[in-house]
Amino acid sequence: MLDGWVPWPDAVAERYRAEGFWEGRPLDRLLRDRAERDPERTALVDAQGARWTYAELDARADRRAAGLRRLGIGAGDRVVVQLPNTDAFVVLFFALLRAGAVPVLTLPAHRESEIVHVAETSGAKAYAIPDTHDHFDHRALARAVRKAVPGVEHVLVAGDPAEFTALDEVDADPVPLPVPDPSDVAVLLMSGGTTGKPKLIPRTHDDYAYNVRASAEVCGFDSSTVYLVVLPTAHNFALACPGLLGTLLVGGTVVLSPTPSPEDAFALIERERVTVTAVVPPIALLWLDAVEWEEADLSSLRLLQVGGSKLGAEPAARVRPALGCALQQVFGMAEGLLNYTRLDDPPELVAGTQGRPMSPADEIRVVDEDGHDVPPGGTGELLTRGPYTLRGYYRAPEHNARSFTEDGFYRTGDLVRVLPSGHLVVEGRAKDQINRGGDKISAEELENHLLAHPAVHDAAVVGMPDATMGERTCAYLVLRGETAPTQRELAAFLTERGVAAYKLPDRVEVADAFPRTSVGKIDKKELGRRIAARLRAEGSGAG
Ligand code: OOB
Repeated sequence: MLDGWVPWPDAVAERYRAEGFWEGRPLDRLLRDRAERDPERTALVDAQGARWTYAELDARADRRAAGLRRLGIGAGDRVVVQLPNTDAFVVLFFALLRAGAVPVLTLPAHRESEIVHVAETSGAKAYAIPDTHDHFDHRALARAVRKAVPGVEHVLVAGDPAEFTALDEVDADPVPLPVPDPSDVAVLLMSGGTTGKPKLIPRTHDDYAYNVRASAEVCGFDSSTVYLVVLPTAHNFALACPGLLGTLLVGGTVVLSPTPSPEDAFALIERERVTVTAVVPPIALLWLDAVEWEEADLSSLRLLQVGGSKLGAEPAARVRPALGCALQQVFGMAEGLLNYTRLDDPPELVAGTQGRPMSPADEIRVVDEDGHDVPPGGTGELLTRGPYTLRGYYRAPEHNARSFTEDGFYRTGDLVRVLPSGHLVVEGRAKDQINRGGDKISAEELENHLLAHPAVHDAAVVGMPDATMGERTCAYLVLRGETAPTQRELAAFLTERGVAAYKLPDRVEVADAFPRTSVGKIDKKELGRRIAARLRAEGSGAG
């Protein structure tokens, strides 16, 4: 067993097994089983049109797993994976599971600050990257990571490896491999984060397999499903809700889009007759507009899943008329709980709610600031536990004491209200995080980086309304001296520190002092109101 994670209490685990939520099978079996049943079906298609059958994908994963073992990567070893939407991701994901190793999934946009932290926290033995992606040389990043975290013995590169190891050369003839314990951790996902450093989320074989299986059922995935991966493959939404894994589970076809742009995605929808895809609201908005000028034939599309941040009721109602497909709202989290609007829900619930819990075993509570349940229909913080919601972050006992109740409910930090139908409406947030169109930014993490700037005496990061992104990031600064760094200077400073580009402040405001609450904390609500008022006065913002 991997150490440093919090398993479900024995009695609870027993119940999840007895009730059939946990099937006791390693996660990689979903590919093996399908390859045995439908070897010749197309499992995977990439943007260039390369295609792999289930048998081919399965065999590639076996060869890579054997090669990983030969390199010395095996049972319980953590491997930081940072690969874009390519077949290399899919093959490596299954190969790591088969080798008994634990993929630590990061986004292509992450940089030194994030990668060093997760490599360190997870105690990673290897780091898998593309050679370059999006005009960025990941081998240069790997050099910095190796320097900072010497435990990272191997850098595995898709493409030109420079001084490192080419993924393609890792392969070896398949060997028999030990079968992992299904109740053990299968993958580590990154949390959006509310603290100084991102946290890792342990997901077991049992819990993640259930996440995938139940999602596929709720979303009506079957062998006719052609799923387009638009968000990063490493994002829980695109990976497992039902995503790429859910599609492979039921024998459908996964198509990989390099970017979410209408040019890339629409062309692939037309070429591969894509039936379903998942996007964040800003992409949905972009697509709703792009159908006006893009010529592509989208008639194969049956379902658009939208989640990651709140979709407005107005764009929600435009999905069917503009794109000719059904909408499904998804309110999910890498920590576990998934809420889906159902395919047969009435239009007002689909447009006006963020769905209801996926599983009959999901337990939810809505509580006030003192932790007491609010009256039915009232707004409060959502707490949850269930067969696929974590009981603790990886190697984070202090943080866990705050993020979970004593009886194991995860405090989501989301403010919701529950309708009589059981559907949830997300009303806001109780956590110190900015949700920038689905990308999560921990205010504290960004503030710590800003405080390292010589001109900055104090920093407070808040969200500001934005018509497209829902929110953008505003950094309020109290200066040490007279001269304020410009937004561009700050961006350069943060980039130099290895902060991912999506976390850079969209706006910088200087204050003489921060407003304080009665207990002396920075009053972020007041700062949020100030910037919103200022945007209104400037005639921009949510409008
Ligand atoms: C998804 O996962 P994460 O881990 O990036 O972020 C989770 C948080 C939630 O706690 C909530 O604050 C926000 O993102 N969120 C939404 C939302 N979906 C997620 N807020 C409002 N409306 C929604 N529909 O974002 C994620 C994981 C799996 C599936 C879908 C999204």
